[in-house]
Amino acid sequence: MRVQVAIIGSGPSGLLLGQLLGNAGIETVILDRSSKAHILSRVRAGVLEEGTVGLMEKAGVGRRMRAEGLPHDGFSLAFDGRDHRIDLFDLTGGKRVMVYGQTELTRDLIEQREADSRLTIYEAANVTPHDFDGAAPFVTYEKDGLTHRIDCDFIAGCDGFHGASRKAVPETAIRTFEKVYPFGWLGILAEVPPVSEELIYANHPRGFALCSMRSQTRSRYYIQAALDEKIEAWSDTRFWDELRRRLPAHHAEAMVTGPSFEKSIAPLRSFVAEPMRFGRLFLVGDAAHIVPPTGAKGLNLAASDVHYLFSGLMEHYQDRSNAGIDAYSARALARVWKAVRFSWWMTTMLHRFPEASDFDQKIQEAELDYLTHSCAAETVLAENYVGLPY
Ligand code: RFL
Ligand code: PHB
Repeated sequence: MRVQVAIIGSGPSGLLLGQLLGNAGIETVILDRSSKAHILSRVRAGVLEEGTVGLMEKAGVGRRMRAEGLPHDGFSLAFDGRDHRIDLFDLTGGKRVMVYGQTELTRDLIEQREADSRLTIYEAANVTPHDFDGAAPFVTYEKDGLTHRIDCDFIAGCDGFHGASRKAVPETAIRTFEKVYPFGWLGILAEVPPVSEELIYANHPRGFALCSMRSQTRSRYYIQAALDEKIEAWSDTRFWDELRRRLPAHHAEAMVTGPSFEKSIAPLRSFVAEPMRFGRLFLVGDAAHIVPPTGAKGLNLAASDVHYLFSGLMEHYQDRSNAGIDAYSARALARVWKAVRFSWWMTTMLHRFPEASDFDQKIQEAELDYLTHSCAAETVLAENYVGLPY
């Protein structure tokens, strides 16, 4: 088989890129090692920047998001028994975010790809990019006991942090930067109304907590947990009790609880691979970088990478210029590093670090106090939270 762009990974970045390219008449195939059911069952991000919303619309898949997504004009920082609202809309001159689950965004993109009869190969084993440093790259994969080959002009490595694309790059050609945090997030989904209309990010002596949502009737809650916590040790009752203890009393009292239908623990990490282009192979999204979820940036960075790569590939195919693809890595990384910084800062400000000294604790308290008394500091937070421009 031959296509113009072979895309490895059917997560948000691969699907969004495939949709934009397909709409522009560029042939793609998407290869994923997982099944469609598994991909559609993953629960992850919840907050979309306006840039991400705009790309979904540009890709022609914004209808359900516009109808069912929840626009948010602000969120709350809770600490010291009280709430402080960050007014995103006012602080940024009219910008907001959209609460719409990654699961829904993925479903919209997969359904549109199927409606457009564009090819996705699920459960493809041993997907491997080849010869991307030359003019004729190709991808091999195994399925039903056979090895298959796809020739292409370009390979987009959209296969997440554990994917095959980054691993195919020789070690001498890539540099990585990493920070692992000494805690994770224990998250649940429950069919209960959210405790508040807006998200609550809470700093508490017992650890961080986040109250988020998927709809008016479905809540997504997280608590900071030690890395060696076992999910089996967390009954729903234990989770609700712990969450309530970390919130100001008026929220704890208003919390509606119920059985959870998803519960998982995710470790927190910052990671960047440089560069993001190796000849005719491009790394996109989590394949190139990971941020802790505190700033809600992971999916949104995947979207901005797609924006830069899509415009570079369009210049290549339509204008016969390689300027855009030559600039891809530098353009994407400039935005990535700012989101890495912001996510690290939010994480540092809001979590309790096991090794923190009394001095570190005082600095954290001063940071929160400054933030809630300085319009300049709040504006910096708001500008980053709604998303820096592309
Ligand atoms: P994905 O979603 O990991 O998709 C990669 C796809 O590649 C496939 N794959 C392979 N296919 C073929 N061969 C291989 N060897 C392969 N290895 C993997 C996988 O099956 C999968 O289908 O990467 P992508 O598309 O770059 O998207 C990135 C986002 O998923 C990620 O950044 C976000 O989920 C991060 N994130 C958040 N981002 C936000 O912008 N806002 C949020 O509010 C937010 N909250 C979160 C988050 C991530 C979380 N976890 C679980 C890490 C909350 C959490 C708890
Ligand atoms: C979520 O709803 O899953 C969510 C929201 C905000 C974050 C992270 C995750 O910062």
